[in-house]
Amino acid sequence: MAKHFHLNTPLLESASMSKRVGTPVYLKMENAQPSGSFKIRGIGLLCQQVGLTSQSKGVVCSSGGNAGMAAAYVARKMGVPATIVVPSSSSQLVVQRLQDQGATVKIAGKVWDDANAEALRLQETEGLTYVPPFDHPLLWQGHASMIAEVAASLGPGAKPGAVLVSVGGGGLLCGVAQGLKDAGWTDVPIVAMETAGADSFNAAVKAGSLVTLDDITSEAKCLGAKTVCRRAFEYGQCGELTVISELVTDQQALSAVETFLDEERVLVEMACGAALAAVYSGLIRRLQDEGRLPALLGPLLVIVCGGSCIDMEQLTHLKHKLQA
Ligand code: PLV
Repeated sequence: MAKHFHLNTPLLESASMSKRVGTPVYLKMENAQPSGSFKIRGIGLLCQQVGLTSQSKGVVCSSGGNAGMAAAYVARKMGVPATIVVPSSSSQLVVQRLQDQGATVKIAGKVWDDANAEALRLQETEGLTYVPPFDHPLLWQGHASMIAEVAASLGPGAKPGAVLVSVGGGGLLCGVAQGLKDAGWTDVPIVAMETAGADSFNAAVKAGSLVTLDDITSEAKCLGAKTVCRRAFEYGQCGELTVISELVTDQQALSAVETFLDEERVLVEMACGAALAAVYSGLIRRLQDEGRLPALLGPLLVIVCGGSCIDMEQLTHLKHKLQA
């Protein structure tokens, strides 16, 4: 069996983003993973560690799309059936792509939280192995490998000035935080980005306690967990690491997707656009002006989390929807 399922992804320096921020910007190209996003790191590790065998009845994963893509890919490689439960807000495109990965797709409820309830039910009734999309220490450990790769790519002595990530349920944030701790980079601030309307982390940070949103109103459906995981909230609270929580609008996230496509020639989904928008909208500069990031900022590390829920048709559809 493969040692692991994810790839060591390229770390690219972006000339156009560097010009915008005024410091070198490095892109960790997680869009290049076999499943289209970083999710395969954690989910690959988790599936290996829970002792799945070809005798297993299969896995069940609740997802906005990309955790499901990773689970379907890993299960196929392990020779195990995969059932992916997505909410009705997930596009037909992602359902098709999951099926192309060999998964059985079930649509349950309106948002991820509903789909998750159904996945947990299937774990009970069908004896399937439940694969969580963001809330598990093994996922964070798996995601942390991306920071170890960055450390190896940058070489001894070099480290980022800040790390830019998107936050959905908070698994990526926890993985990056774990990776920073492992690398001894606890003084590197994390800028945690969400869209307004999928802002469960920002709401929790503001409230000082976990908050469950009434609904997900953002089009960045893969950021749409109504409650962020407790560990992510804790990273946002305690002084263990500096986590700066910021929001962009859907329009800014989508516009970032378009600029990234034009300038870097890579198509990512809005969940990823939320992080990219921190560069394109001038937010990083503003945080520097406000003294929340150093004026003399070291290299900015951007986690290009990727995502499969996008193609030209979907991009056009989102543009029309958000213009209306
Ligand atoms: N998406 C999860 C949760 O959705 C999923 O099921 O796929 N970037 C992309 C492209 C993503 O797909 C996700 C999560 C994130 C960022 C955020 O990662 P998280 O959930 O670990 O914070 C509801």
